[in-house]
Amino acid sequence: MGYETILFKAENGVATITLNRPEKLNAFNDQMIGETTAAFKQSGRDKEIRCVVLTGNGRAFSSGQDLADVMARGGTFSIGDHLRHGYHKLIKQMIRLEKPIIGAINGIAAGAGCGIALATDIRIAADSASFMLAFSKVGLVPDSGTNWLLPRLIGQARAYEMAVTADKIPAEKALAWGMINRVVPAAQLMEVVAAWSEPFATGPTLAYGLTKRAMNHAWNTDLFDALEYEAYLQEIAGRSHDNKEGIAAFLEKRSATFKGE
Ligand code: LHQ
Repeated sequence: MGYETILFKAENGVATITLNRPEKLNAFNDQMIGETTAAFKQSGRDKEIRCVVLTGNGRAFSSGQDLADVMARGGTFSIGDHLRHGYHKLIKQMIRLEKPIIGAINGIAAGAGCGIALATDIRIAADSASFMLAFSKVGLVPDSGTNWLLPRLIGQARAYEMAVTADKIPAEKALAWGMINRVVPAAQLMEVVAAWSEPFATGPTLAYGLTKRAMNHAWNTDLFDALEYEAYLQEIAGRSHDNKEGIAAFLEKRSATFKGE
């Protein structure tokens, strides 16, 4: 599929989606929201792809919604519908993708860009990156899932502070707060991300995907229900090739060759 606002590469089981509007710090217009959603969908359908990396071209990850695009639409524009038909589809696509998504956060992630960064599963940030709930600077409420995701990661006190101050939170602080998994020197970001994505691309993809489903399900339920759901998913994982192969490899004292199924 040909894309114009993103770069898409699939190699050795890893798809890399690069937001590619660097002159606007990778601000999202409708086309980029649609193409990013389509690239995640394509990654979900392709059995060869077992891990997805999301990053940005240039000095930013994403500055969020393209504000010039919003202005150009004038007064009849419905932000609610824009969210429902755009960002919501993208975020749902990411959450439902049963393969690990690594966010390679190369620079600032602001507004909806912060929401999209938080919807990745493993977040590795350059030491030059930062996170900003820019919404209040333009008189808006946080969106793109940030009200749900951020308080769960860093607690409501810090999340609300981020929302009302719109302060830039540097990568090191984001790490200390539990928002991200690692901070690495900017020049080494993609090398470190490759060291994470390569084993994911040869790992037990079915188990990784069901784990994502189990943890997302567990946010919205009680312990007894979570226990039952774990048993249901483990029944599926327990019938997989990779479970049999993993046990055999352990007993034979060799490394496992997973097929991802
Ligand atoms: C941009 C943008 C941008 C357009 C930089 N748009 N051009 C959802 C639904 C509907 C409506 C509204 O919103 C939402 C959700 C949201 O995402 S709301 C939040 C939207 N984002 C923001 O408010 C962030 C706006 N950007 C900034 O505050 C700064 O650009 C940051 C702090 C990200 C970076 O600052 P600097 O490093 O100083 O860069 P810069 O401001 O000089 O930007 C570089 C260029 O990128 C510049 O263009 P120019 O032609 O002057 O070189 C900016 O206009 C353009 N740009 N963000 N979101």
